[in-house]
Amino acid sequence: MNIKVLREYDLGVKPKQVRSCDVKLGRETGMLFVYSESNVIDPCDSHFGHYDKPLHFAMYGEEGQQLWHKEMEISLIPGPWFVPFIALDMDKDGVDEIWFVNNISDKPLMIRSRVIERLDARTGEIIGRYPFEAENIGYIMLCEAYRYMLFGGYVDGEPVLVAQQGTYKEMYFQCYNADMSSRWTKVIEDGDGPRGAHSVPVLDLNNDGTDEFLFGEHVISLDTGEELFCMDGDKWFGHSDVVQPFTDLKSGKRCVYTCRENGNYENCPRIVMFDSEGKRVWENVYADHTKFNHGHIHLGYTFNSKAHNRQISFGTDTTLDIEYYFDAATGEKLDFPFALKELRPIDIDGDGYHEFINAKWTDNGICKVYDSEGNLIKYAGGAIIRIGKWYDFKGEQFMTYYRDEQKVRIWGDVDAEDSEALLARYKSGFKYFMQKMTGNGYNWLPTIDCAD
Ligand SMILES: [Ca+2]
Ligand SMILES: [Ca+2]
Ligand SMILES: [Ca+2]
Repeated sequence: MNIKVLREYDLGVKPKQVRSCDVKLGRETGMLFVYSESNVIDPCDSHFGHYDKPLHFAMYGEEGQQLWHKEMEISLIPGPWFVPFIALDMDKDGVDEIWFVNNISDKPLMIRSRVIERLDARTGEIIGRYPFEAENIGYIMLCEAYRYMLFGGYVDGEPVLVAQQGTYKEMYFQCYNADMSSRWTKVIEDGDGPRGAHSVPVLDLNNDGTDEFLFGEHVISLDTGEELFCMDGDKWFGHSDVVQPFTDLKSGKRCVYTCRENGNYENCPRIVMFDSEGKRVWENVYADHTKFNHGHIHLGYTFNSKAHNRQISFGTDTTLDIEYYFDAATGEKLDFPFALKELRPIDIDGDGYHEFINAKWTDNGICKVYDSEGNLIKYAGGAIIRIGKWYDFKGEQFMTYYRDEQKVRIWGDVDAEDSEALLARYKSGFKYFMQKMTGNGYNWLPTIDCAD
């Protein structure tokens, strides 16, 4: 492996947060960066903090050149939950539009001044502004009132957009057609099945030509807003930290790997593997239902292990500092030779097996790459933005930012080859499509798509 900088972008300020997504600019693929010199602000009462620097939006072309830049008003709070964004070509002219939640008043917390903003991705110009229907959560706790997502997908080839509020209690959804007429609305009341996760995968889970989205363990049709099924809805009403669709390489079948935070009933499993119809394949790690938050699995993912020559599902309870490893297909408990709790999987040389990378989003200067055996192979520094597969580069690449240098870099292995196994993971298009939605929640994490 020979890991080098493949692209570099100059942001012009010293960022403490950078998010990014892929943008179709006609024949070219652009990179949108949304960044600020302020720390990430979270809407949770216990995490909300002071900020004094605005968000910036900037688009860059394929060679790393800046195409446009916008500095937002200071009343737009710089954090992923306040300002979700996606790239989606709703008018089907071959160029994505940038969609994001803006605040058009000078009052940072005014709910009624939130709008869905639509930008021309080539110029940054505002080409549409639509109400963000958030009045319905204006009088509940801060944590829920400002927890927003924007995501989209396709119904028989036609694009639709969903605006969403709330994660841990009531959850509201408004779906729009390409002309921004209402397609459907939906409310999932508090106590009615599982709560949301921190990420939202969109894919055609049942291969019927229409995308579904996974909101926590609810599987919902983008066409109608109806729930196709809920994976454990009859008895588990908690919040999942991880809901990750992936394909079982042996059977070719899709599965969904879940890691749960809270929600207690006797013998409630914290790690559950479901098939694509919502039936349990296996389960493990049982909570003590008499203790709050007991057995909270904070992080997990399924990856392809070279050492074990099979897919492994990993989960970690960071409070108790326990790591769990299972055969993804059978649930058989395994040992793994090194700790993965700080790492995320990446197939950097393209051989179909995963290497690993440090991925604590907001820490600067920590990014290191490890081979599939856990040996350090590259110190990249910086802080991770996302993992993807870009341009004609082989294998998978990663994107980091460097606060003091004011730079973003894409790194990759210049000796990589794309194996059949790697290409198969990208064949469905899911992994590419999800790179347009990395401006939502914690969708930047490869945990939602690493093993597809
Ligand atoms: Ca368009
Ligand atoms: Ca479907
Ligand atoms: Ca590899």
